[in-house]
Amino acid sequence: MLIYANAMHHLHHGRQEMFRGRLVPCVEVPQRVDHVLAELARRPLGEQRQAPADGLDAALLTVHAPDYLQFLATAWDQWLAIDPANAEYDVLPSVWPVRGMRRDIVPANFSARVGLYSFDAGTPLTAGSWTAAREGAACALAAARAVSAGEAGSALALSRPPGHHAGAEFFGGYCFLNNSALAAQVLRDSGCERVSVLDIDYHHGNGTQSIFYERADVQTISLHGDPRTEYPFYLGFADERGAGAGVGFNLNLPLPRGTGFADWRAALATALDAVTGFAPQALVIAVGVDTFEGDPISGFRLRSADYLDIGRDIRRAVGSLPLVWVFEGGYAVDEIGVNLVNILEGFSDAA
Ligand code: Q9C
Ligand code: ZN
Repeated sequence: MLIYANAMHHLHHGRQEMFRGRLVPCVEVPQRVDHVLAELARRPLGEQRQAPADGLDAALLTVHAPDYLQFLATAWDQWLAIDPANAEYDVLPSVWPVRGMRRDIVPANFSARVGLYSFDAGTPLTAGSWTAAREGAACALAAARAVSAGEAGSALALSRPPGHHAGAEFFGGYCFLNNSALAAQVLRDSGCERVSVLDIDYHHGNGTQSIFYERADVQTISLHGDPRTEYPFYLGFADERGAGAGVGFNLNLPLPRGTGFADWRAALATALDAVTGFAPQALVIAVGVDTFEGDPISGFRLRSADYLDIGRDIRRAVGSLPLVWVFEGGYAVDEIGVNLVNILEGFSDAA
């Protein structure tokens, strides 16, 4: 397994997110990736490589809108241009164009522009967010290229900030650039006719689903907390099967808050059956470990040892199918390394 870790991820360090009427410390913190790297130092699973940035801008344009990318690239400077004292504060969305309002006019007001390109008040944009997110996307690009070139059977993009909530033209859910979607599209563009994205983060991968919703060449599957009660609330229901040419190529498996490993594992088996039924030439796994019982913002009850079984189940189902792992959520920082590396080790051991 090749490992591409985001060397710039520390540059994204949000101060606060909005929660129940107050600003609270961010749960998506730099230590998350540091702990994974520490665990990988204890249990090495493969060679770590630096991700080259060549071709990144062109690749990003295959999943994101040009005006959105332009906004992200310049947002911090726009924020400082309003008042240099803004450097002490992160950008946090607070107003959005909902149904009945115009979305076709890019507002002259900065806060309104932030709202046009976002969907929650929990995702601060900081001085280094663009650089960090871009470098994380470079990791996903490099992992997909390496796997498609046959340099390794699988590769891990340790890409913080996460990506699966980001859509073609919006950020939210701690995500700016959709690394999993990017990996899938890179695999498509390097010759794989069919690619599956399996999302096992606690939260529905709304960004990934929306990017591929009308396409038959990229199958999207997500296993997650029921959106009736769980974030992102407005997408991720079982009746969303795709649209147009994409009908039948999206599968949502929502599970109630409180779900334990036996039921979660049965849903994983259903998801893996759907993957093998689609017969893709490559697979992307959006791997969050916020399904852990100790996760501070989530509601499933998986234990650390369960993650070994998850890795094994995936290996048994997909064998040597080219596979890109893209790191998503997981907020129980002390256990995050053990849990993620358990999945990867279970996958490797079952080879
Ligand atoms: N106070 C990912 O796992 N906010 N994103 C929850 C907690 C949004 C999670 C509120 C959670 C987004 C990649
Ligand atoms: Zn999540």
